[in-house]
Amino acid sequence: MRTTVGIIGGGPAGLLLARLLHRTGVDCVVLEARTREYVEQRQRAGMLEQGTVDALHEAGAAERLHAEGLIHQGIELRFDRERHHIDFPTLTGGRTVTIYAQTEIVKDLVALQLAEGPRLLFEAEALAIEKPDSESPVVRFRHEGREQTLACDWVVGCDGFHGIARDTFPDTLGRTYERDYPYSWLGILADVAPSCEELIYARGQGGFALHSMRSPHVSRLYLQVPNGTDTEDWSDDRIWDELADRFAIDADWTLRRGPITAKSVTPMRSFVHEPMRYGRLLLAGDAAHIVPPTGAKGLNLAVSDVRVLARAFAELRRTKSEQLLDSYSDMCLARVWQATRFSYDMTKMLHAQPDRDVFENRLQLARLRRIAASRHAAAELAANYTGLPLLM
Ligand code: RFL
Ligand code: PHB
Repeated sequence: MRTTVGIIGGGPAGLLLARLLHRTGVDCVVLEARTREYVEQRQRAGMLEQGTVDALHEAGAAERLHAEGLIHQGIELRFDRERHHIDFPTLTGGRTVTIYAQTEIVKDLVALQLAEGPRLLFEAEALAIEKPDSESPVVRFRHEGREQTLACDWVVGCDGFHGIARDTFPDTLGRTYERDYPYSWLGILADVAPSCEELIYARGQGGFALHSMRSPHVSRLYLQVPNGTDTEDWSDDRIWDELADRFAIDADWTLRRGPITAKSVTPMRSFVHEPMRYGRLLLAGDAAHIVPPTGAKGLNLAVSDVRVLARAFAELRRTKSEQLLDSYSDMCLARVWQATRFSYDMTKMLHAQPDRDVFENRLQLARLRRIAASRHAAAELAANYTGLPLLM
């Protein structure tokens, strides 16, 4: 098999890149290790920046997103039993965010790609990338019980944090920067209407909690838990009681409860791999960088990477210039580090310290009070949350 751009991974980064390339006439093939059912059910992100919505629109994949996505004008911060509304349009000159689940984005992109192309192979696991520093790299993969090869002009690793593309970089070229956090998130999906129109980021006595949603009938909620937590130790009642406690305020408000349909635990990590290019191999999305979900940036960063890449390949096709491909890594990393900083700050500000450091505790409250009291501080949060401009 042969193609111009070989894409490893059919998550949001790989699928959207394929779609954008297809629309500019650049030939590509997507290899996805898992089944279609598996990638369509994987519960993950939900908050989309305007730039992400625009990219899906440009890709012709936003019909259902426009019809079913929930537009949000702000978020609520809760601490000290008080609520504070952060109003995005007033603070950012009109920007908003949209709630639409990653599972739905993946379903929309898969359906389009299977109907209109380019080629998308499920249960096609990439095993190795050969000669990435030459003009004709090759991806070796296993599909339908046998090993095959995909000859490419370029290879893009969109294979997530546990993929193989990043490991292809020589040790002398690649460098990683990382931070683990001493807590995880227990996430649930529940068949109950959201308890508030907005996302709530709460710093309760027992730790952080987040109220989000998937539709007018389905709530998505998260609780800070210790690393190594087993969902078996968390009965439905225990989860609801703990959530209610962390969201509690002095005003009249109650958390709606309902049947829990999914439970999972996610550790929190920051990770950046530099550079994002080695020869004719480029990395995009979680393959190159991970952020803790407190800033809701992971999916949005994956989308901004592939927007830059799609433009770079379009320019290469049109003008034969590799200039944008040459600046790809630096351009993305500038944005990645801003999102890494913001996600780190949000995480540190809102989670309870397992060591109960009382000094840190006071600093967290001081930061939150500053945001509640100062338009300037709130505007800085709103600008980062709704998404910094794509610098190109
Ligand atoms: P993905 O989604 O991990 O997709 C990678 C794909 O590559 C496949 N693969 C391979 N295929 C072929 N050969 C191989 N050798 C392969 N190895 C792997 C995998 O099967 C998979 O299909 O990476 P991508 O596309 O870069 O997308 C990144 C996003 O999924 C991720 O950043 C977000 O989900 C992060 N995230 C959030 N981001 C947001 O922007 N807003 C949010 O609100 C948000 N909430 C979250 C999140 C992530 C969470 N978890 C579970 C980590 C909430 C949570 C709880
Ligand atoms: C979600 O809806 O899953 C979500 C929203 C905001 C976050 C993280 C996750 O910061």
